[in-house]
Amino acid sequence: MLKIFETRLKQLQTAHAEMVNRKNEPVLPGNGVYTRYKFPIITNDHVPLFWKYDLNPETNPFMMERLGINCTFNSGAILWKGKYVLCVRVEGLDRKSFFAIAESPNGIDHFTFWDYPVTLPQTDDPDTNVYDMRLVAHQDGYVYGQFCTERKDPAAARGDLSSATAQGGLVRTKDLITWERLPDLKTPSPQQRNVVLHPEFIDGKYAFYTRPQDGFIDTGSGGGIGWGLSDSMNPAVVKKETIVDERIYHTIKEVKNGMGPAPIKTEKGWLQLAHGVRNTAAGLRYVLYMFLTDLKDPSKVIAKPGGHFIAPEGEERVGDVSNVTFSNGWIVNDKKEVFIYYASSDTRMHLATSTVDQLLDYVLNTPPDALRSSLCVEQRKDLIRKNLEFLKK
Ligand code: M1P
Repeated sequence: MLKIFETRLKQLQTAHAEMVNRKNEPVLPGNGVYTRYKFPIITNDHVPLFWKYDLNPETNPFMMERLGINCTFNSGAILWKGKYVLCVRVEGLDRKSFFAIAESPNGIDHFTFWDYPVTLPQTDDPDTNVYDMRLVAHQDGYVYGQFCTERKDPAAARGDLSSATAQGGLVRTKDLITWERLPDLKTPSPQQRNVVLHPEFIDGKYAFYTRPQDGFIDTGSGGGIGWGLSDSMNPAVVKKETIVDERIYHTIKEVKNGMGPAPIKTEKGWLQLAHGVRNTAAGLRYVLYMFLTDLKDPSKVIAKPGGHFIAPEGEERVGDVSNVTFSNGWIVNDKKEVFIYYASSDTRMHLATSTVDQLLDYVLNTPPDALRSSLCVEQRKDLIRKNLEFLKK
């Protein structure tokens, strides 16, 4: 065996093992709402070497990367046979994303990928790119995957190689290994992203959170988190979309917003996690926010804390698409601990942990956005006054 091959293989194996076996640690004291973890939980360095390198010294004497991985981000999540399982958006150097399952025994560290990425069956209209899978264990017994399927816009002008169309792709499985492809979700909107299936039937129908939009990037006159019902999943057809959570001027979601993972059911309502986008001189800024919806009517918002829940911090701020936090997966375990999986800057996966009780306290007791500076000052003065009076006692 060539010395260079052998040396490099050992170095790569050591670096990979260190990355996968690295123990994660909470960053304390945190804000009391959730606890961030210090290290990203999945990066491109967690991807198995045998996905990237030809391990045969005869055909790869320099132990050279043959099929590199650019990023590992926006992951769906599910508790599966006692393991914390993520359906990771893996992006090759060629800019195409695909899905791959990674699992951890504790949800915090030691995430390892299954041997093969997901084989996604195609419809008659093949996907150019797929991303952002939500995993939902539905009341009907299937685990559904909802993801964005992107194709070149057939109406694009000649020479325009950027315009695309986005639609809600759907698959279902009973084992996370074999996936049945269903027709893309049909809605009245020209484009869809951030489609999420509600985990329970509503009035005997399948219920979807949608994000109606006119164009690929701009929501146009659309936007807001939508909601609609479908009689079946094969095909899934939403005839009418209503807006659950609208975009609002001068807020964290003035440009667009979209649902994150499927909601968590609590005795006080459905805990919802979403992302909001605003524009800045440095480009778009994506942050996470939360709200609570009614148990019987999950399209009715009953509590709406103001501001962001999680925004990019430190190294999270920088990546392929900087200043982005995005989440399409969280897990609640039998101790009512909540594992919030989020990606930073379209590059890597992170974890923040909380509990159902903490998140309910957060959504129910955080003041709503007062929408004007002078009213926000009054909110703060109220808090200060109460604290100073309390401290005097
Ligand atoms: O680049 C930030 C995010 O942009 C899109 O989200 P949205 O549709 O809400 O604008 C998606 O491409 C998402 O994957 C990406 O993280």
